[in-house]
Amino acid sequence: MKAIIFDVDGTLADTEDAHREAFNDAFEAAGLDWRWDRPHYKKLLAVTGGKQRIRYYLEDHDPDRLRHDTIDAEIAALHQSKTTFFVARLNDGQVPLRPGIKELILEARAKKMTLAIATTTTPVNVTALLEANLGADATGWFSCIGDGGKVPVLKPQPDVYLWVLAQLGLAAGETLALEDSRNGLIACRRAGVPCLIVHNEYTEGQDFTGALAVWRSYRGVTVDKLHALHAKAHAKAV
Ligand code: XBP
Ligand code: MG
Repeated sequence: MKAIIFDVDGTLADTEDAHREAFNDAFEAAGLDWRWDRPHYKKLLAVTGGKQRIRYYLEDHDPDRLRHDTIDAEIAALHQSKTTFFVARLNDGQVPLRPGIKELILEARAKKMTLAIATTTTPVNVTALLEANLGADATGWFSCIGDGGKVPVLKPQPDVYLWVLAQLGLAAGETLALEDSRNGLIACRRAGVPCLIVHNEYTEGQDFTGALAVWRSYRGVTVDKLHALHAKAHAKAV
């Protein structure tokens, strides 16, 4: 294991409630009566990417609207507004890292591990989350940051992982991905990247077949534990 690749939403932090509230803020600011509660949002998480998620919602909620000529621009503007609301929440310190994540990142840095990010979210969201929780220079701790702005198709397609591997110059089997969701796991599997799932309230109960392990928390997770997990998978594969 030469590099650890971190997902962002649901892995570095439990961001999804803040995303959900930011979507609702954007809908309200646009004079729309759309509101996403937690059970409904859990279903909408089947689709990654905020713009894609709005479109998916409209397929049920208002399919006629999807046929308007201006729908792409309308969704783009709503998503832009949602991002502004979301980043404000991050900058306010409303979204902490998951317990154990900061310790793991600091330990991995001290041990000179290569760190990278593979996410489907919007680039400014990643920067704001890292800077708010780890300090102004934290984006520089990661050798590369693959995000929704770098690849045309999002998870569960493998593109963001393949992009990250190419940037790192590493083979998939030399890395370990940390993910929280089935979509993230499928993206890893398609890219050949070994994947540890640490689920959360939104992703608990999903099908995690093919994960190296499924854990509940990052509390007490050390680089040595990740090495051991990776070595076991490697031994099985050869
Ligand atoms: C996370 C997502 C993201 C966020 C919204 O998936 O699906 O789309 O919910 O972010 P993953 P944007 O953790 O698998 O990367 O609104 O910026 O798209
Ligand atoms: Mg995730």
